[in-house]
Amino acid sequence: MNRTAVYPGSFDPITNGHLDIIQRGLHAFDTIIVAVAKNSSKKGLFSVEERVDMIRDVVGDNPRIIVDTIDGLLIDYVMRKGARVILRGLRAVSDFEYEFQLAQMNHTVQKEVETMFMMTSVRYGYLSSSIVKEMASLNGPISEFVPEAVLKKLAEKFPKAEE
Ligand code: COD
Repeated sequence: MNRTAVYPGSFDPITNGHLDIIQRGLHAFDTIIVAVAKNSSKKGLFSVEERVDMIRDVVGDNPRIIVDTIDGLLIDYVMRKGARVILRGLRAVSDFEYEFQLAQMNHTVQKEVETMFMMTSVRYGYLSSSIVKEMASLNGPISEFVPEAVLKKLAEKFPKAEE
């Protein structure tokens, strides 16, 4: 049985925290589909295409990781792909409310699909795409929070002011 999980998100941009969930997720699943939602309610810094390119760059050529986009309902996408698991990461208690809502809603719509959570690694417990963007916009140090390819793209969005 091929165990496939869909790891959906905004990934605006992908961080080392997301990457950690993908890498650890590969211990539990044969294939992980990293799926960027096109209609996420969050206003994006990067276009969906840029996000997908960055993720592809970062995960490299691993046949067990597929990078894709979701256009429409997540649960429909999961069923179309023949997957039965939605993989999500949990950081602080503040994540719980939203994740609980998503998981309940998705399970109500489709009973065959389970949402499974992985706890963040301690060193990424505070890390989010939003914090990274804010730090980058203020020229803060972010090299330990995002992969090199993302660092470059953030530098293009927020060029350092000339001295
Ligand atoms: N450590 C561990 N996990 C982390 C970390 C970290 N440092 N940072 C983020 N994560 C986890 C998040 O908790 C989340 O589980 C996942 O990684 C992705 O995070 P984000 O922020 O990129 O993604 P979200 O939360 O914006 O994704 C929202 C969805 C795209 C899942 C949602 O909008 C959606 O399902 N959209 C499709 C349309 C749909 O079906 N809507 C109805 C939903 S009921």
